[in-house]
Amino acid sequence: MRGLRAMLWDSSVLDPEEASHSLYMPYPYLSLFLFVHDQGIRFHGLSIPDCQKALPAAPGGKEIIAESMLWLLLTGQVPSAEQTQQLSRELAQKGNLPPFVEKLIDSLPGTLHPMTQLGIGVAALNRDSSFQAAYERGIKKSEYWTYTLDDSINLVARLPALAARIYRNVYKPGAALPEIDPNLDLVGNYSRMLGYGDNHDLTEYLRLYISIHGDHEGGNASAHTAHLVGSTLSDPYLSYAAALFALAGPLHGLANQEVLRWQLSMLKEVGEEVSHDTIREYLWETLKSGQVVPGYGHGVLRNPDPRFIALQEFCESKPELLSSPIIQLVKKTYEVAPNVLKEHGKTKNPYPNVDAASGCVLYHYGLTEFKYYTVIFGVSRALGCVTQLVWARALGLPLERPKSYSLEAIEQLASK
Ligand code: NMX
Ligand code: MLT
Repeated sequence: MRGLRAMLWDSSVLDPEEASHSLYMPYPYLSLFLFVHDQGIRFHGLSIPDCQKALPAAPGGKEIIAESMLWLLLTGQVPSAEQTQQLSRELAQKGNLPPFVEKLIDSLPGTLHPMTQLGIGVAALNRDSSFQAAYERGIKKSEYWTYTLDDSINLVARLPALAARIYRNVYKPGAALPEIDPNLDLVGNYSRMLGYGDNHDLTEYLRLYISIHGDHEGGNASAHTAHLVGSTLSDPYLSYAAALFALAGPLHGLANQEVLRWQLSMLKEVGEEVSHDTIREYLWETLKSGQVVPGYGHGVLRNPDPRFIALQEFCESKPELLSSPIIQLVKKTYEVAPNVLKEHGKTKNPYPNVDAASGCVLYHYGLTEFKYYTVIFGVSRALGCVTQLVWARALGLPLERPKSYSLEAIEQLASK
């Protein structure tokens, strides 16, 4: 279905080629900062740098915050600082988990992958779905969207407490979980509940991360899943739980975990003083063993992912990040991998996607439990998925039910 336009998705659009041009140079990392301007995705027409300029940050911060991105996605309007803060307060007010969900999450074994736990928790939140209750009461189709919006805001509000509880249970059992601070933004609270509230730089990184991972037009596997499941009139909790299980695949969101695993085993094998030649050999070893290079390639983009660039620029702005061994390794891998992948000749896009960069900064700041990284992606992707659910119900979009081919029909087509 590559290239087949098959659904309405208004909040963001990818351009495979934007941000290209004179990009490829012998020193590609340098070229990124000289020529590329973080385009290739536009949220209601705004590129990532446009959003960084226009969207309000948290008090005391500089990065885009989830609330301002959510507002932009949902309404197509840039919110004011007051509107953003008002939304922050509403989310904080609605952020606590129902006690039965806390109990459910606490009962799960620590050996269960954090993404599976997140999906279970999100699905369980549907006990309180106002859409489902209203549907049972018998509402008109024209009213669906208001209840969908209600559920959507509650879902986004509760994700940090759910995700932080999973982190605490799996990696820091027995540690206290702070209460939600009504004066903090969504990600400020999330960082605090993860135990990193005092780390301003990590909190800012998480704000940027969560804002720019929020939406990636409609065809990516998680967004498309939310859209498909939502089209059956499943409520936003169930639709988003389904999306999370798509995000949990290694070709999609789980790649951020896989990148860290792969880069760390490279570090272990070749040491910190690694040369470009050694990385090249390691890349070939990976490819020859029949595995993919995680963090490279994309279903749509044909240039370095603008989110990769934005996250690398965050590193550029902080000298201590640039000297971190893991961040250095990601940078050096980027200097070599596109040529190796071109020579390998299979992937249509030899450049990095967002997952190539997103985990190394978390790792540097001490959030080293990389099996958790896709959960952070999962907190973010809700922004785009719920936006689409609200608009799909507002516009009365129908059940998604494409037609399929039998093998015989495909054989007949092929023989023509
Ligand atoms: N390393 C090795 N081979 C690759 C890679 C890669 N990074 N990317 C694509 N290929 C192969 C791919 O497996 C396919 O091989 P075959 O013909 O044997 O099936 C061939 O190149 C053509 O694939 P494409 O059309 O370029 O890619 P496609 O659209 O099918 O898949 C990805 C896109 C993203 C799934 C693919 O590039 C990939 O597997 N990348 C590594 C995993 C990854 O980083 N995923 C994260 C995507 C971003 N996200 O967050 O969701
Ligand atoms: C995403 O953010 O969803 C990924 O880049 C995958 C995609 O767009 O297909």
